[in-house]
Amino acid sequence: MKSLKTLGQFIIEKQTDFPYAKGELSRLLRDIGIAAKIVNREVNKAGLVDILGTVGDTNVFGENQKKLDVYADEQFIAALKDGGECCFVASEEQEEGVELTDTGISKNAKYIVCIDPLDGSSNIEVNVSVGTIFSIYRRISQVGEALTQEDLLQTGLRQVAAGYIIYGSSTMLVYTTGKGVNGFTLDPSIGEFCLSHPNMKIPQQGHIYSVNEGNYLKFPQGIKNYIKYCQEEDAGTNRPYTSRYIGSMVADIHRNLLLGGVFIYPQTALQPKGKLRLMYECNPIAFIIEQAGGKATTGTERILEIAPEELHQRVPAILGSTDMVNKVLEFLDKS
Ligand code: AHM
Ligand code: MG
Repeated sequence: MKSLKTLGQFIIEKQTDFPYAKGELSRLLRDIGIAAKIVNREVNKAGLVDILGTVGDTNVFGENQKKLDVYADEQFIAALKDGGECCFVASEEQEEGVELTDTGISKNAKYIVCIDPLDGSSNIEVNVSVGTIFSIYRRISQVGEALTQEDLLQTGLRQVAAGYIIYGSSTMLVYTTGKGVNGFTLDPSIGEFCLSHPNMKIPQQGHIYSVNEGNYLKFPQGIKNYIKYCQEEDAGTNRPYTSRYIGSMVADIHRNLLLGGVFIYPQTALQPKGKLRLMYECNPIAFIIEQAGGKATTGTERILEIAPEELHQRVPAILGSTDMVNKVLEFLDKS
């Protein structure tokens, strides 16, 4: 029988990959892993709302029911605060972000975490996969100094780690520290994330395109032309491709990472910057996709090179198998 390697064991083994003080990043990842297990427990119970009470009610245990995205936000922030390595959390759920430097053990903390605590949360009520996306930066200012805009708005290239958790038919945590991508599946019987997908690589060319085609009429002409290309028959390039779109970024990305494919959320006439957020959706996913051998662009620039202007900034996103992303860029160039 093969022996199990837990996330905790793996992180300790890989500590030498990390250029800064050993242990800090390990503790951060451990804290995120712990919060993920708590959120997973609640997400799994989401279908029981009719029995346990709906959001806003008091449930049978006398607890006030919260929206799960708010609950997830609280859990991740609490875990990061208790862990003591994080000085600032930028969250999709918090307009301003949360500074932790004046709270107890976090005052010497060196890391900034950007997080979407529960992405795709509208999918919960229909029992479809949702996810958490996180990104970790090291602060530029010195410990003890006030945090600056420069600390909070770093380019994606400066991420020291990034990952996602998918709450799906299995719950998985996938992360990178810039030395490849590894995936861990939660074994509920022992309550541990176990290494199940070492050294993940996205196929260079895939067969799946993932885009909300309901917005087709408002897409840029190059994207429309690419979609038509995907649908045309051509034996040489194995077309038509397969269309797959869940509407939960983590789930769509996870499938395409394993099978090969391209995920597109372009700008539209109504949303000139697209929908997805740079700091806690596109940057971490772009880091993972690139580390797995794929490509991530807005259509005009590499996502990881964008100089952020604000925490909740939106950007168009084209992410996935390198050859497919290049093909989309070709269509955009020609249009
Ligand atoms: P959210 O952060 O409000 O949950 O929105 C992000 C989600 C992504 O997971 C997904 O890729 C996208 O929104 C789907 O949007 P649409 O329904 O417009 O296709
Ligand atoms: Mg989101």
